[in-house]
Amino acid sequence: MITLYGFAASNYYNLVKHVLLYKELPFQENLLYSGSDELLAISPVGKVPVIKTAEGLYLSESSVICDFIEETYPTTPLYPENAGERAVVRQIMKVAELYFELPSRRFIPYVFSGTEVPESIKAEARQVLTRGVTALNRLCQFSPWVAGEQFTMADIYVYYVNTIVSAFGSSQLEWDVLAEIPGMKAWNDTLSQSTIAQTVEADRKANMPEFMQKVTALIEAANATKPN
Ligand SMILES: N[C@@H](CCC(=O)N[C@@H](CS)C(=O)NCC(=O)O)C(=O)O
Repeated sequence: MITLYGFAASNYYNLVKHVLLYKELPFQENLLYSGSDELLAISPVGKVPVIKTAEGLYLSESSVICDFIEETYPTTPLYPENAGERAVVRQIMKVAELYFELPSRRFIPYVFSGTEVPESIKAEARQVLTRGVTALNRLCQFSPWVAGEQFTMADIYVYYVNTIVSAFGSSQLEWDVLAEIPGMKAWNDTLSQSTIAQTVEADRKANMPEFMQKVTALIEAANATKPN
């Protein structure tokens, strides 16, 4: 059986969990927070999610894990059969990660530590997000799914990327980023109503108090070691 390591407040963790639930694969969850020795032992960069495969192999990087799951458990496919169409799905996922997720994440350390985000960071994030908006406008079809008629990995991936864009990117920039892509919000709402997305969201909410306690403890520890 697959073991999924990480915590439910993480959108990367949640997208892998959504894939496992979608494919109705048996898996167990093992709660691990960033910074723990146990996580460092199984994750090369010390980040979640990590999975332990049925063969005992530890894998990290969410998109790599998604591909592994698809290749190992191809029933209920999440990629098109055609190689070109598969590449388009992966292109959407890559663009969403690089130009939507990562610039929005720049704000997280400032938001969690309650410090003002420097204007230079905001300007940089705005520039990268603008590229993401242009690219996703060109790539996303919403007919009815992101890559066309088939529900694919890109639907799951972009949905969880959008949670970070909405929570951090849009709020810090006072810019409704998702509204810049016609069809994105309606598609997002549809997906949020699925039973799986609601299960994942309920688990995320349940984990938030403990996750915030961990974040506070980490910030306090970092402040305590800072020279006066
Ligand atoms: N590229 C990684 C990113 C994973 C990631 O950033 N995870 C966050 C939690 S949402 C994390 O573990 N952060 C801890 C850290 O930055 O040290 C993936 O796709 O899995």
